Amino acid sequence: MNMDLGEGLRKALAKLTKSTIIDAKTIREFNKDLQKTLISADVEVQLVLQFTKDIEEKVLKSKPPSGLAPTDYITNIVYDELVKLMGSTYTPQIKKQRILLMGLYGSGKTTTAAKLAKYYQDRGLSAGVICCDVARPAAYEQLETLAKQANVAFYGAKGEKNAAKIVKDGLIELKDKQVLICDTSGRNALDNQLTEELKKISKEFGPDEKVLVISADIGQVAARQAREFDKAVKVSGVIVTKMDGSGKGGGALSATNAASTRVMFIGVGEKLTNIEPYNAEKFIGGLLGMPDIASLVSTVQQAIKEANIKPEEMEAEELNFDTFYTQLKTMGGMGSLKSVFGMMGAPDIPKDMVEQSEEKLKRYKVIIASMTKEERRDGKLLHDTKRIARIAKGSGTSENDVHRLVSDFNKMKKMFNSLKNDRNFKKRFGKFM
Ligand SMILES: Nc1nc2c(ncn2[C@@H]2O[C@H](COP(=O)(O)OP(=O)(O)O)[C@@H](O)[C@H]2O)c(=O)[nH]1
Ligand SMILES: [Mg+2]
Repeated sequence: MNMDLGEGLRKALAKLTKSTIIDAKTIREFNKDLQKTLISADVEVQLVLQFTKDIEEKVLKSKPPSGLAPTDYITNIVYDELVKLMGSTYTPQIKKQRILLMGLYGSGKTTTAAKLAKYYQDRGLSAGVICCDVARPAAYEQLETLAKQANVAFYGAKGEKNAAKIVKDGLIELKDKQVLICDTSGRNALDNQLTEELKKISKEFGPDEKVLVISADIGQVAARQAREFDKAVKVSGVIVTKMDGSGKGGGALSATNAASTRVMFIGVGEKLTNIEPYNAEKFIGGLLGMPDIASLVSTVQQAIKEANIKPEEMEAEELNFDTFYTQLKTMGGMGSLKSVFGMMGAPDIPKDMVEQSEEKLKRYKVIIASMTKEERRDGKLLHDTKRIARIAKGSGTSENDVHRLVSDFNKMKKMFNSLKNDRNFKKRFGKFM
């Protein structure tokens, strides 16, 4: 019995999302679920192990940026790794081109030829198909019928066994078509005869793309097939058909991706419109049951980007008497100032600063209130004894009290400056301000 890949992934993710703590054990269990699911979708074991190892490493070695739910962060990691496993999005170019289709029997070449021609024609280009399958008796009629249904041009030569000649004539016959798709013979396995035939067709046709068509049911065998065809005739991409009916689609996609060939289109049904460019976001979002995965990914990427902003790029709030005063005013005491600084990663505030009496604090407030704006902003002005005398008088305190405030403030400022280069401290302080 073959568990559906999407269902398995969704279940594993749902289970993870429900866990209250996410630690090594939770991740390992999650990975076991992923492994079971992927292996039953015929993803090659070695790829599965690498996939889960990467997830475990990323999750355990990094922390979600602040403000981001851990499960969103992990979902994003899983998504990134799935894209790495299955391949990234292909964007077809809507332009004049020739596409040569190759593949074994029953892989879906003929159907795909008509689907592709229709795909480009529906996007404004004129298109035609050429039947170069000289092996199968009914190949001509099959493609002719499909071409008629798709409303695209068709060229073939019934009974002609020289595929290269068919191509030559077809190019003349269909010379006004912007997109030409060439369908070729299949085999049970790639052999020398087919290799030679494909080479001759290719030489005559001059394709922009040499595309291997494989059926999703072959699963991980797709890797071997892609390598064999690539070695024999060079492959520029793969189309995976029958993604609609196979539980091995994940296996076929990952194998193709591992064979270093890109997946261009996927076939998702028998109808002529059932073809789509491979879109990682759509496909993997669908597997994860999260059609809006793109917005989650961009949220996470934004949060990661913000967390990576270099300290020098961040505006640090200067600590001056103004900010000091605001803090005293809003927090009402050194006790809470201590807890705020502790929270910000500076637990070692000098003891004599912490253990300020309420009375002393009130005194500080009135002293600062008696300073001018300039004095509050620029502590250096308070080296001036005349200013100190004026402030003491204005606040009804002694000059000694003012000196003590300035000295406490300087201690705090020194500590603050040494912490300022600590990125985390700065971030938290920034938030707090
Ligand atoms: N469900 C489904 N069937 C497909 C798809 N592509 C092709 N087929 C079917 O697969 C069978 C073989 O296709 P065909 O184009 O003749 O393969 P060829 O031998 O490589 O030319 C046909 O019955 C097609 O209708 C697909 O994406 N989904
Ligand atoms: Mg065929």
